[in-house]
Amino acid sequence: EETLPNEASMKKAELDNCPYISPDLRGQSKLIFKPDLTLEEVQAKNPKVHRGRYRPEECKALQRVAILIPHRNREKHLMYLLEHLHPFLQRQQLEYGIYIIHQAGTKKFNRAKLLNVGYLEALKEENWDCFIFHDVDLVPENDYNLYMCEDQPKHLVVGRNSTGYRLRYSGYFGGVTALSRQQFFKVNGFSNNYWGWGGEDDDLRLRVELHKMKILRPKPEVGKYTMIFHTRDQGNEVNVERMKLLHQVSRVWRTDGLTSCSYKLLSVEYNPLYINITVDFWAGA
Ligand code: UD2
Ligand code: MN
Repeated sequence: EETLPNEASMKKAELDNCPYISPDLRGQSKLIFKPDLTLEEVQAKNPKVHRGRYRPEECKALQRVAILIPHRNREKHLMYLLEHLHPFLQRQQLEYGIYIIHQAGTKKFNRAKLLNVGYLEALKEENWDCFIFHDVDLVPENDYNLYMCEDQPKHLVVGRNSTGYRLRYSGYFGGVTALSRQQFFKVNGFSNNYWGWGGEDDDLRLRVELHKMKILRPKPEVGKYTMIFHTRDQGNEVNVERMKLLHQVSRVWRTDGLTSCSYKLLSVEYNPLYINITVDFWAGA
């Protein structure tokens, strides 16, 4: 009798795959941002999330998804994003982890390099299938916008409140994107050389196109986001080098990216609702 598997492990082995479209989806929802919300309240509403991770009990998730969020000095946005994203991802029946990659210090912000760090560090913990590269201030409005990877890279933000929910320009690849582990590896990730605001998203699009991949997008009524209002952050001034860098992509993508991403890992902290990775980029890194 001792050799029989216990009830819990039998149950786990028997789980069927989750369906591609979860029965829990609700479609478009009206987002409310309560001014006095606290992180404790958000934690209390998400008892099934542990150390930033969750997996459905009722079925075997189709993909294991790491959400990577570059961050500095946007705590309020982070709280609202966590409030909405956890239930959203659970309704999609995904196995997931939320990683915040926090840039320490006052050096110019480097969104793309932080996302490279997130990819490299998250893979040390789990062989994630899919990566969602996610601005901290963008909240998805429609849960049919699936946070899963497809056979081509996917751009999830067709439109947002502030731009009348229209695509900003053809080829626009900013805000929230989904690339599989292999797709992101193939393009050598993001460039590490974009300091300050702008260009890094177009650089990734060029890498994707150089590899003859095609960008997928959800339908406009599904790819809708609310961007929480903000002004340009200090330390994220517009990058005047960006046009020059964009002209070099086909020459440098092999040597500038995941393969050359150097950083100083300061800490990895496991909070109830997210994993916080703090890094420092020193001069020249
Ligand atoms: C656009 C893109 C964004 C990126 C950026 C140019 C959309 C919806 N988003 O965002 O993906 O390409 O242009 O770099 O098109 N951040 C911090 N602290 C800072 C600065 C930035 O946490 O001090 C993070 C945060 O996750 C933020 C993201 O970087 O959402 C992008 O910065 P932004 O929101 O200031 O830029 P925005 O809205 O023009
Ligand atoms: Mn923004």
